[in-house]
Amino acid sequence: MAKKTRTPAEASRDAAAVVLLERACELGAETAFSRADAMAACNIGGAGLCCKNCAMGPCRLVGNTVRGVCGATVDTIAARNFARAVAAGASAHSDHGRALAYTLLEAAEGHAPDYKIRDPFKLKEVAGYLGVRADGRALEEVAKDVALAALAEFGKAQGELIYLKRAPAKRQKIWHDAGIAPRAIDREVVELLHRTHVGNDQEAEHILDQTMRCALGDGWGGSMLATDLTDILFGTPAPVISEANLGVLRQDQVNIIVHGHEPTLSEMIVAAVQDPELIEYARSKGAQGIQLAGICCTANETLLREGVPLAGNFLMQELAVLTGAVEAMVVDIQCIFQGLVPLAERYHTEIITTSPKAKIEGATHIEFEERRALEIAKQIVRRAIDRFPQRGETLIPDERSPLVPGFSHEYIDYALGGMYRGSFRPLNDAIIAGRIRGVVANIGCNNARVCHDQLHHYVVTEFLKHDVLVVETGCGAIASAMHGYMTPEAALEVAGPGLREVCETVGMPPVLHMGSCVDNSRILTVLSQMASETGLGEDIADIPAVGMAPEWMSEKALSIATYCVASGAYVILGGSDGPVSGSENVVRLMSEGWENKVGGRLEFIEDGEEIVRRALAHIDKKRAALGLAEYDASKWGKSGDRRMPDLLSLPLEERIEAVYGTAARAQSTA
Ligand code: XCC
Ligand code: SF4
Repeated sequence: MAKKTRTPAEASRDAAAVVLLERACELGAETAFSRADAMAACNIGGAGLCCKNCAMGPCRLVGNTVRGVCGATVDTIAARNFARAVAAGASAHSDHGRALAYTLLEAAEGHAPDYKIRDPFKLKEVAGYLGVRADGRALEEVAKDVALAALAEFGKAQGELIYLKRAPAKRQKIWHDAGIAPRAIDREVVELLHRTHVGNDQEAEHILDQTMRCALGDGWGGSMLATDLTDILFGTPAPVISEANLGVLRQDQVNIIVHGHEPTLSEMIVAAVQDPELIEYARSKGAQGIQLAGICCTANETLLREGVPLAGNFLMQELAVLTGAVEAMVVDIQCIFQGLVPLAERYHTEIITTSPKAKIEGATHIEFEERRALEIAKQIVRRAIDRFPQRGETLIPDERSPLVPGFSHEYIDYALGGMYRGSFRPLNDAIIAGRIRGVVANIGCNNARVCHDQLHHYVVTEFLKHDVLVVETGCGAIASAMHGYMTPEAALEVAGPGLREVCETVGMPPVLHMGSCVDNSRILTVLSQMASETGLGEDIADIPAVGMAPEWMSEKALSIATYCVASGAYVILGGSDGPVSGSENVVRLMSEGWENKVGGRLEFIEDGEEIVRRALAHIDKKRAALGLAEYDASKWGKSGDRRMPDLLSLPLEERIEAVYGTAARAQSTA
């Protein structure tokens, strides 16, 4: 592949990103964008055809070479490479979940006094799932047993994951019949690594079965626990108002960015920046205050619960440094570029690593401990303030969009069902009637090899126009937030007539922000609840829904895609022809093969138009299978039941209060 340098406008469709990419060109500063241009991707490894599982290789199966030194075939090698990526992705999500369980344990035992049980309701609900008795017991005792029960899910000796019971009965039976019900989270990862060692499991289909089992341990195990325990510790999200894009950085304030995935430290930083003493300290250094903003999923966590603005998604981490206006970027785990360090050296920005699991050479390491959480957060904020007087020239793009995020499954249930009859009935009814044609979960990353946010923007716009409700997490959600799709009025501007009616009635945005990447487990919960209401079949596979990650790049995305497929969903990964494209058989096994086995299907489709075409075709196919009316846009949009025009005449703050105020309060006092 020839090297080609893209112009900033070719590299990103986001206006703020383009401004800063131009700046990077002027300065001759390297970013992931320029490094991707300078280095062509390896097309052998890219197609899944390079094996380095032993020292007789690496074996590259190209041309007439159909077997590696050990005799492994193209199919075995492609399946093994995919399997190992899923094992790594599942490990990342699950280890994140485990960390939250330890935080809850520390808090419950009184060793981490800065953490509280912020949602006792959810604690009791989760206790119910995990078989922990809650009645008549002190919250701390329940919390301790919940934490221990959660930890047991990672390595228990017998049985299977408790949360599998949260899936529809039909789904559970499919898992048992296929022999892919996960036993313990860690065990499935270990077995997958074992099976893919040289000279072990060498039948692609069999390797892929264990790959699904491992991924299910992520979706219905590690990630679902991460979501639940985070809600218990920091609150279950309900709608808040915030803003998104680099324009949230403030010229007159100390800017601190939190980046990564775990909310344990960032929640403490949220508290620290509100400390009057530290605000005073910032003033003493010439700043008007302290602005906190987030990148990647740490951003999504603090956005949903605290309204902390989003600075940007994955590919904007380096661009944030290029503003020259960031005093400190505080990172925890996952998706953090090593390239941040050399870039920050050009500025006064300090990159601070905090996790015992992630150090970066050249960054300042201030290790986080739950027992001294707030103290450490304050120390970090103080360091950032100290940097403020050293700030040089800045370039903060004047780009930011308002948004209303916070659609946990609990809140969707509430918003649609109303205070007294929380249920998914109204959502099912809207789908059955055809006001909503179907649901797309648009999730996942950015990828420096495709135009930043272009595919996210394209597919989401098309789905909204075609009356498809879009739910989002991760960096895909941040993309829509920055594009202004997460406000109620976006429904008027882009949604088709049926979806617009639903959004008008409920007062919700047409794109619902459901959280971070571990919160894809919320989507599993929503789909399970939809399948348990009448009218949309009795399994996740029956629902007219599609999952996609059009700009995926991480191993976590492969794990998410695989557990969604194993849960019955049709999933499309975009941007390339995918990591198993070198093996026709493996491509077939993951599409037709998995559809026959578990009802879901995984496809890699490079082109945005084709992604939309196939997703809509799938939704219509599922509608027909359920015997629902054919989707017909001309039936909608004439109803007089409109709150929206009145609401739109109010200023945003008042409008949100009018729509969500009571609900948000009900949520927090519940
Ligand atoms: Fe990372 Fe979760 Fe991907 Fe974004 S979306 S680039 S994984 S931060 Ni999960
Ligand atoms: Fe080559 Fe087989 Fe070793 Fe892989 S495991 S590197 S195919 S010899």
